Amino acid sequence: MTGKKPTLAVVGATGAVGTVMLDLLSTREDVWGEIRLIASPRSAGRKLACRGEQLEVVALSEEAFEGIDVAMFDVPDEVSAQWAPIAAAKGAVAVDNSGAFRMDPQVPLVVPEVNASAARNRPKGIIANPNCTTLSMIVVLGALHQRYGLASVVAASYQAASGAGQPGIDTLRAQMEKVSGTNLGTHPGDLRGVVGDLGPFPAPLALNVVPWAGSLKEDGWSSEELKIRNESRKILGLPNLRVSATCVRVPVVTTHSVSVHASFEDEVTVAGAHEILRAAPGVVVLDDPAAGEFPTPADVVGTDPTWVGRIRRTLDDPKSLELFVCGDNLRKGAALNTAQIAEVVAAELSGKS
Ligand code: 2RA
Repeated sequence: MTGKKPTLAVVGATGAVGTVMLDLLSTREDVWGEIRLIASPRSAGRKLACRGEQLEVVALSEEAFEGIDVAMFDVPDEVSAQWAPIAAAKGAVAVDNSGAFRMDPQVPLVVPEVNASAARNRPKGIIANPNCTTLSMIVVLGALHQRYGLASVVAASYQAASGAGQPGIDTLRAQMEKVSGTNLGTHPGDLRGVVGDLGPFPAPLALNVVPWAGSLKEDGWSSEELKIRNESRKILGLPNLRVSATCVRVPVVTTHSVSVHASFEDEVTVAGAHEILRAAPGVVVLDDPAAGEFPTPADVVGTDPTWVGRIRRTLDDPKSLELFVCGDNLRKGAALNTAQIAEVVAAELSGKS
């Protein structure tokens, strides 16, 4: 393969993450030979712009993976569970953005800034991309861990509606229209009667916050909270890391935020954390509260890095830091990290790493 550019398939090209992926492929360094867009049979034949060309979408089938070196999957878990192994059996490296393989011990879970080398060890020919909430904080934690040794994490997320896909965005926008210009939000339950369809959320999202994301697991935990714990442990190679998370949905269209309390083996300083994070690839420090400067979704949306601010040493513990991080959940939280993993594989296949 050395000398020839690898071929790429984008499975789920017409979805919310797939759309961001085509934008990324059109704007990042072009390491790919042919790019083939794959989607469900009902989207086959559609033309989508990528790298300045109109590419025709082909239907998902075994033949669609013929001649493909790397196949990215931006599809629901059950579709990935079925088709990523088929792509791998056809000789492609599958980079999967679903939850189907993340905790499989034979599938590496990769964040290139933290554990790029894990991508080389892929016995099933599949590499998994973490969940967007984990991705919103893990690059920052990974950088701090290298210097201070991470001991435990307590996280509270503020998750955007688009984490629940296009239905999440549509629901929030429809509800915002209904509450705009009203006096709603002043009496118990007054929103419920008016916002109508709750879509993928268990309570009104407009003018509200909802302490729930994902599905119910044992002892009252949500799947999303367990993902943060299990995925962080796997990515950082810390199987006993103490992690406790509470996931909350907020009326933001795109960009997840996480308030993080991180404890370390060593004592920390704010100046030291600033220095580490300023040097960390993929991280931007925006931390000047006196000037009103800290990351917010309104400013972070549409950007690639993980933004971090409000960095404080915990008042009662010299080994702990408080941080506020924001990351675009459709970019670093999904499409960008997948594209970065695929580029790591492309470099390996081209003999460049
Ligand atoms: C959410 N993290 O925000 C999920 C999507 N994978 O709902």
